[in-house]
Amino acid sequence: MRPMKMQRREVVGWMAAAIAAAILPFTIPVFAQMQPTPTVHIVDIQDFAFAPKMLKVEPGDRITWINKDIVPHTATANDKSWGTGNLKPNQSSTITVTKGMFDGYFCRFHPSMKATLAQ
Ligand SMILES: [Cu+2]
Repeated sequence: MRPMKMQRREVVGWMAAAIAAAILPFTIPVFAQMQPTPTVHIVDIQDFAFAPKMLKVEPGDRITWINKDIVPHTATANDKSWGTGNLKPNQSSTITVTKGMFDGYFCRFHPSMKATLAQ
């Protein structure tokens, strides 16, 4: 009796392994989809101002600055550690937020244009 039971267990074990092997390729993409997708924030540059002027973000979030004016602007960190570069009218630039970005920023062409990234 015992050897039979062992054999049956072995068969069940192999079947479980075979089923796992068959399902695994389909479960991996599901786990990949469970990764949190980064939040995308939009900052409009319009009428010589950043909107919103104060944006709450988390590291890993993405920020897209869109220049809706008819003159070029930039979004440049106060300490110049990051920046969008020159954004012509209707141009946009996207930057992924890092820990060092929680500070003020401004426009290189119009230093009175100021805004802040906060956590
Ligand atoms: Cu500007």
